[in-house]
Amino acid sequence: MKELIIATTNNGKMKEMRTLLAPLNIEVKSILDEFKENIEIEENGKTFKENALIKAQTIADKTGKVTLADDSGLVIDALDGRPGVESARFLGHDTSYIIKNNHILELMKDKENRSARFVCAIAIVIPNQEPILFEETFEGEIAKEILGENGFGYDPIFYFPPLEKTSAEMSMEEKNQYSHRAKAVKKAIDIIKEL
Ligand code: ITT
Repeated sequence: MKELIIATTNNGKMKEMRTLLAPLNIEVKSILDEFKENIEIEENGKTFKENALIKAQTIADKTGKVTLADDSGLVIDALDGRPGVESARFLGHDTSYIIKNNHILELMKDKENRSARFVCAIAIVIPNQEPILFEETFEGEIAKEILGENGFGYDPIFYFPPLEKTSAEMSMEEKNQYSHRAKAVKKAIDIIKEL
C-alpha cells in the first residue's frame, strides 16, 4: 500500500497522526490534501465508533482508497460523560477553546470527582471489505486551571497524574507515548502493515 487517507479536517489531530504514522513509511493525506477543499461530513452517530465509521466510509466511498478516521473527545465522569461525542461541537464548533475550557472549569468548580478520559475511536475502511473499528483511552483528570500551550483542543485542562502535567504541557513525544490517539494508531499500524 502506497498511501493512506485520513478522514479529518482537524489540523491538531492531523499533525499527531503524521508523526504517529511515520513508521509506516507511506504517503499520509488529509481530506484537504486529497480534495484541495474541506468536505463537510455530518457526524450524527451516538458513539465515537459510529462517527469514526461515518467519516471513514464517506471518504473511502469518494476516493476508493483505504481510509482511516479518528473520532475522539473528552469524557468527564462528573458531567455524565459530557462533552463526549459532542466535544468538537460543545458551545459551538467555532467557539474558541479558551472559552470552552474555561466553561468546563466553571462547571467542574465544586466537583470532587475530577476523573476524565480522552477517547479515540478509529475506523479503517478498505474498499470491498468489512470495516475495522476499535477504541482506546487516555485516563486523567480535569485540571483546576488552564495550563500549557502544546497540543490542541482540551489539552490545557486535561491533567495526567503520572507526569504531573496537563497534556498541553507535554511535549509531542510525551503525548504520543501515552495518548488515546497514540494507542489507537499503534493498533492501526499493525493492521495496515498487513495490507
Ligand atoms: P474531524 O472530525 O475532521 O477529524 P473534529 O475536530 O471535528 O475533526 P472530532 O469530531 O473527532 O474531530 O472531535 C474531536 C474533538 O475532541 C476535538 O475537536 C477536540 O476538541 C477534542 N479532542 C480529541 N482529541 C484530543 C486531544 O488529543 N487533545 C485535545 N482535545 C482533543
